[in-house]
Amino acid sequence: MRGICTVEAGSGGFSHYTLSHASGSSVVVTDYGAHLLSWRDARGGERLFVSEKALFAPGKPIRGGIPLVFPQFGKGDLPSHGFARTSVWTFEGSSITEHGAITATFSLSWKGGVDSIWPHPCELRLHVKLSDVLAITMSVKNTGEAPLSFFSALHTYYRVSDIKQVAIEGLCGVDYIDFLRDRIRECEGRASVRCDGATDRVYVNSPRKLILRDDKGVPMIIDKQGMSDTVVWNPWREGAQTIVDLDCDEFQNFICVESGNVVTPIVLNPGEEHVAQQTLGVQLD
Ligand code: TA6
Repeated sequence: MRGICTVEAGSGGFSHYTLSHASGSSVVVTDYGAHLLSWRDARGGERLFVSEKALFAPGKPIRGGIPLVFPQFGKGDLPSHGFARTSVWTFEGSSITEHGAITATFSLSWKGGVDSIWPHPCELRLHVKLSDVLAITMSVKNTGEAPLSFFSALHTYYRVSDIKQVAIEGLCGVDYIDFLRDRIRECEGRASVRCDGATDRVYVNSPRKLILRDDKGVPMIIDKQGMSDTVVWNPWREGAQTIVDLDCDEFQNFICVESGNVVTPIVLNPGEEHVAQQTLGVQLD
């Protein structure tokens, strides 16, 4: 078997696309938000976290997986993290590359206009490519006649069994903005960033490659391009209690490490396109 893409009706009536690679790895993407719901490595281990209380309902974001943040990061005039994650995307097709990678592409054509919640026309594409690694490419094209300014991120929820044992390497010497301390800006001094309480930080101009070590010490390589920042988030128990679609115990089972442009907006002139990519690889023995 070289690999396949199949589709079935999933939770909430949305279409779920499963990409299966010859190595044994697989990915599930729903057309609701072009949202990745599952990524199993070649041994079948689930790498993404989705809450048991996640909602699959029109207009509601899905708690977990990889929500797409666009065009707003966090709270603001639009719904939290923007509308891309609560829009139904179009499945454009799937292919097998000559090296056996399985791909699927989704698009969202935003018409904008004066009556829209966001007036700027644009075309979004999400390309998922599964091989030994998982490569996710998000592109934004300005199809309007005025400059377009936006923030974006891949709000990735990684599954772990003990948040207290998780470490992120590669952020030492990088400035961060601490959203839980009046957005104070400081420099990270730790070679291994660990969470021992609620954490909500944006590391500004973070390096392209980070290593996320889970509670078993298995390294995950996070490689980003076209995205300048990294967000690290876990609400801890107190924060989880205020989130309706997250069980308060579940804070132990995930960490969000989000690649994105969340501090300085990307600005595109008419016709211009911005391409960002995140590649995830797990080093299994
Ligand atoms: O990316 C971190 C963050 O912006 C946090 O501040 C936190 O609230 C989280 O995202 C989840 O946001 P959501 O709108 O999905 O509840």
